[in-house]
Amino acid sequence: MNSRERFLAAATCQAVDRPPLWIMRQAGRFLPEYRALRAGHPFKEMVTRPELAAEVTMQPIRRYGFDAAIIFSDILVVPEAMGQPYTLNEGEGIRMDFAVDSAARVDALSADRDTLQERLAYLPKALRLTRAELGRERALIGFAGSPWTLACYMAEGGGRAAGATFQKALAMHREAPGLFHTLMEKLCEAVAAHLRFQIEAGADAVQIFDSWAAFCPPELYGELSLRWVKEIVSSLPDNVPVILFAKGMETLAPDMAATGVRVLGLGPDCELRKIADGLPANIAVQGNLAPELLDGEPEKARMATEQLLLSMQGRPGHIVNLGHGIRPTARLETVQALVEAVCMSGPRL
Ligand code: 1CP
Repeated sequence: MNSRERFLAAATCQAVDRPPLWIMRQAGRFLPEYRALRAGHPFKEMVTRPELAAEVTMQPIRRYGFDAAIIFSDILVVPEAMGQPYTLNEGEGIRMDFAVDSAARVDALSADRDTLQERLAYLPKALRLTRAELGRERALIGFAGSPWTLACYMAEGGGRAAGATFQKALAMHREAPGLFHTLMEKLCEAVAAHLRFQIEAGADAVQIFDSWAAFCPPELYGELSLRWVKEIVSSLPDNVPVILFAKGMETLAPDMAATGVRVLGLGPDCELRKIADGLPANIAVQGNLAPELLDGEPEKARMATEQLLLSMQGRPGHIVNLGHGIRPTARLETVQALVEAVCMSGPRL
């Protein structure tokens, strides 16, 4: 069983020789080879130049042999293609040129398929270049932000380091529900198109990051986020697994599963087996080691990984990952210990 077969089997709850492994944000700052390349290129150049994006995508695969590669990009490329540019500045993080805070701003956003395809043309190119180097033995994952999480950034006009508290999307929903709805409709179309472009370019699976799920009150989560995810999933080919990662909404896992996704990515603060046992048997889970674990001793990470694997024994459909992105402070040898613990584990059903 090669890595791609193993990944796709786990995503569809079939038998595997061992659980597959990849790490959220594996293509990024914890790798010295990423930092070296980044020293010579602004972040956005790395995202928009296909040969650079493909190179960064391959870096963690070369070093660790993960079962899946995730294309190097960002969730903010979609708002940008819709007409809201962003920059990443040292010290102040993500900043967007303006906030989407009025009817005029929402109206000016484009969700036109051809426009998006043209503005995002670098990404299918990066995927094809990556596939040429990756081969067919490993899985390639495409991704997008969820409409809710993107709306959080767009309404705020920036990220955490720029002072965002991610309350403005919710305020828009409360104070101008019609406007919020129009924004979500446009986002839903744009995200669906973006994921289709990636699938057409050879992505084996796609992940929807609902990273800011927890900024939505749980009683509104279905209405403000999941209904749009469901619409996106129903517009995608059903032979390509969709992973929904929503940190902090684990109590609503059955509702997340009802969107039609095949895999739920769960945050680090829940018991993965307990959540999995409450889900239909054809829904796989992904996660959920604590990212901080990889900043510490290799032996501790090895033990935590073995414990996670043991807890998932007998439950088909587990993709090993962290519960959130790997931190820039992760230790290389501790990541290696995680890889070894997973590789030495045995068959799953
Ligand atoms: O060199 C640098 O300083 C750039 C740091 C960086 C990186 C490596 C950013 C800016 N984006 C990325 C790549 C990235 N972003 C990937 C690559 C593929 C991978 O290896 O996983 C992915 C999947 C993302 C997705 C992303 N971007 C999310 C969702 C994932 C998550 O962690 O929940 C979010 C919230 C973003 C926004 C973003 N992009 C970058 C930063 C610093 C941020 C956070 C902004 C904030 O503070 O709110």
